[in-house]
Amino acid sequence: MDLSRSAAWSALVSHKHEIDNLHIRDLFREDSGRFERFSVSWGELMLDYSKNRITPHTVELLLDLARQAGLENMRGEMFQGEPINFTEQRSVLHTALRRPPGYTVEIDGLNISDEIADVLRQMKVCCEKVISGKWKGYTGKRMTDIVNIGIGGSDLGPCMVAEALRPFAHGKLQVHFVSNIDGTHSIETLKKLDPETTLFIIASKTFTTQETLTNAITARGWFLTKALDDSHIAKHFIAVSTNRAKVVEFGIDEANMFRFWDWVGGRYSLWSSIGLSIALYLGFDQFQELLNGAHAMDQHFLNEPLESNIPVLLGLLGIWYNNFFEVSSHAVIPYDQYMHRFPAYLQQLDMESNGKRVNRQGSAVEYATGPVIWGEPGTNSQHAFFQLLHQGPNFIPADFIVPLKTQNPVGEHHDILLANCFAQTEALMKGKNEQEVKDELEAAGFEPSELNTLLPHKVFPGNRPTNTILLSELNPYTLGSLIAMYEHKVFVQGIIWDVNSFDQWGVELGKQLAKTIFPEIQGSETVTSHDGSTNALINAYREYRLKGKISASPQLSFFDEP
Ligand code: G6Q
Repeated sequence: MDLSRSAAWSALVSHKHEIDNLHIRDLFREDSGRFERFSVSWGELMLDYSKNRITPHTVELLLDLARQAGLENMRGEMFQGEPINFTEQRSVLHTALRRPPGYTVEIDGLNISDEIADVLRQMKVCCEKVISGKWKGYTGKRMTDIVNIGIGGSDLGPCMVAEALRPFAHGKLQVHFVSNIDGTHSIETLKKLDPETTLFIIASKTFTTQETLTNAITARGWFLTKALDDSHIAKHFIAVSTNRAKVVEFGIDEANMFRFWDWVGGRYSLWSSIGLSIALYLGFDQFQELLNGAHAMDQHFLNEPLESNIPVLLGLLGIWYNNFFEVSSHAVIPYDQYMHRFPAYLQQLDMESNGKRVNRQGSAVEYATGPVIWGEPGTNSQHAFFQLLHQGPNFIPADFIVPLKTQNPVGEHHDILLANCFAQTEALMKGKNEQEVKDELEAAGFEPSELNTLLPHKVFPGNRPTNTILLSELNPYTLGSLIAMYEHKVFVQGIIWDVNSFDQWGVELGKQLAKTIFPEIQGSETVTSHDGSTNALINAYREYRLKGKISASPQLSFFDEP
């Protein structure tokens, strides 16, 4: 039966009408235990979800929805390696990557824990060699820079983690990420580097991704312009992939290949050898801490009753707004500058997983799935888009993520940062009603006519929901837990929406069409095979090229003096 016609769903539709006129600030006034009721402390993390448009009955009804969807059963299936990614006939076992050794997870009768341990050992050895300087480049120098070339899941996770954990880096290596096919990304990165001391990681699950291979070829060309001899590639190029044949075809030494498996989805792969750039930058022990933190959250998600299960609660609250208040976006605001790539990472995790239009049976869903995820760090975001959060006609729920400890204690910065964070969630919740604005304007001496003009512009409706996620400190362990928390939130929502959160067919069509258009751009014929708009755009670019403004076969000379 379609989810939106189920008993649990109908109960929530009725309940939404009952609570529509309740204001969160009144709920706080009426219930002195509201924070205790609607918060969960777990290790180094605390979720405060009391500033939501919910009553205890809302949570009961949402939990009914989760139970009706068979969430507990599906959760077990994921952890046990059932092929729940059924459109690709794959298990979904990123959680196995962060389990401590000595357990059994079998796929086709094979215990994968031994293979995982082997690759972790290989990563550890590599980290030790490179960080200690035993790994020498073709001129005998130690490596100073790591360049991860990958895109999507092979870039966003490692890049976000490396940025977030910058204070934990050992400092012997710098790390860079090249993802975009725009040559600017490669060139701007390479021009800062020296081929003698640069180690490239070509990170691609399939090793067929156009962007990554094109960037890798450019990097190889740049390297060989100085190193001259192909045999030097072995000392400067590492591959992370599931596709051994393609790695070898590219010219990377098999000994420099780190494998992973098709049961690790791209956007869930930072825990696998795709995380090698993280391990090299931070040191293997810190990478292990990231895995440990994620594993602890896995255990919480697996064993905690649904009513105090953090990813379950977050998933249900998202569904409450997305489906019953018809709010189609969700903001994520980290109050930590090191987390500036976190919203971008979450965009892929959430939107690629649950942005699906058909359910698991293949029928079109009659409800919204996957909201738009977006955000920027606070306090910058306060001076940009918070106006809409406070006074736009629709409300947008938001997660505020706040480490209590700063890595850079300087003057009063951190106290001011946190004061702003708490003030924003309070303001979004409380708002400022007409009477309060009136009193304020009268006290400031405004004349009645002026006051009446200003009044509607200065009213804040409030009742705008937020979750606050407090971390004691942003470190490898807590970041691991935080990422796993969001992974499981996405899982919870996918199960309730009855979609396959683990495929991504939606990225295919554009890729296919680009393959057709690429030779047309380089061809000599006027293009007429597309719609009028696409033909005109392609031809505009072709003509620009033909006028010689862009060289048909650009020759890059990387090391020429300007
Ligand atoms: C993630 C997606 C996608 C993928 C990239 C890179 O879940 O599958 O973002 O990670 O397209 O793919 P490769 O790692 O195969 O190059």
